[in-house]
Amino acid sequence: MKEKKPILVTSYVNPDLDGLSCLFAYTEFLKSQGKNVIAGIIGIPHEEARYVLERFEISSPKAFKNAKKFDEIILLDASVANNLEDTIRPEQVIEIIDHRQVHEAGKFPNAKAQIELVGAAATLVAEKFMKENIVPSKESTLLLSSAIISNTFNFKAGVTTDRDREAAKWLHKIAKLPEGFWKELFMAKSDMTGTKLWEKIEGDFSWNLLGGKKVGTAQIEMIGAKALIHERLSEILDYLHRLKKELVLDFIFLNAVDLEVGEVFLITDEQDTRDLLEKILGIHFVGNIARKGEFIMRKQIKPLIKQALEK
Ligand SMILES: [Mn+2]
Repeated sequence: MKEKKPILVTSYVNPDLDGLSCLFAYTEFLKSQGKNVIAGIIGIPHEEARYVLERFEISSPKAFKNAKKFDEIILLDASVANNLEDTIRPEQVIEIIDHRQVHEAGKFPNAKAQIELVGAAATLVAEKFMKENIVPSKESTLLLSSAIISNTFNFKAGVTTDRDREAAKWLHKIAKLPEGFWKELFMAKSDMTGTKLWEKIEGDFSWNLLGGKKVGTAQIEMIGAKALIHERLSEILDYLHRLKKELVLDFIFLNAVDLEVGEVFLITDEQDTRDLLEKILGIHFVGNIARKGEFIMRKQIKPLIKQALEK
């Protein structure tokens, strides 16, 4: 009899810290339940994710070029078809755990989907352990804790829920992150020198079909966003033009989150996009930059755009 292939537990291409932590820890959880699963990364994890792996000497899950050799796939922190590796067919996906309001879980006919609007998908994975009273490994604990801190901007972002705080507290009892780790983590993703800016923008870029329009959103999260966008505005606009053309988008903007001052800057030189963002966010563009004096994340802006464009 042929041995059954393992189920691939993965995320979108170029996973961020949340995606990586989830696929790592959820694989461990499923193994504890006797499941034949393997954790796999497709693409290159974000710098922040690589930083955490190195910092705690955690060996990275296996990297796969594509999902060709798997029959069944579980998606973590991911549910939008165009962000996935090309060889993943919707029918292969048997489970989805995600936390974004604008998702496409309905496009995966065989998937059991858990979509809950908490700050980090890592919280949903931590809750699996909590519920079954299973103590995660130190590696999983540190990864999940880091992801919760990162995704909630150290519990300051509007997406933060009590469930994120509870999960972080529970994880903290198992393995503590170093004192002041959030700052270290934020610093690690704030290096945008040279081509790193483009690599971050492109590596994390996403687009959605909202109200029949292709809307592309770039996001950078860093300490010192304000200074950076003023110094390198024309370069940023060039990057946005390049992506808009390549992907044939209708709308495009960059959401630049300044993690230290708690502000967000929205950047675009497209008049239609400026009009749309002004309307839905109550902001005002001066030239090609608008400031919002509080944290707002891309995943919070998308549902507002969806609502506006579907009207
Ligand atoms: Mn996430």
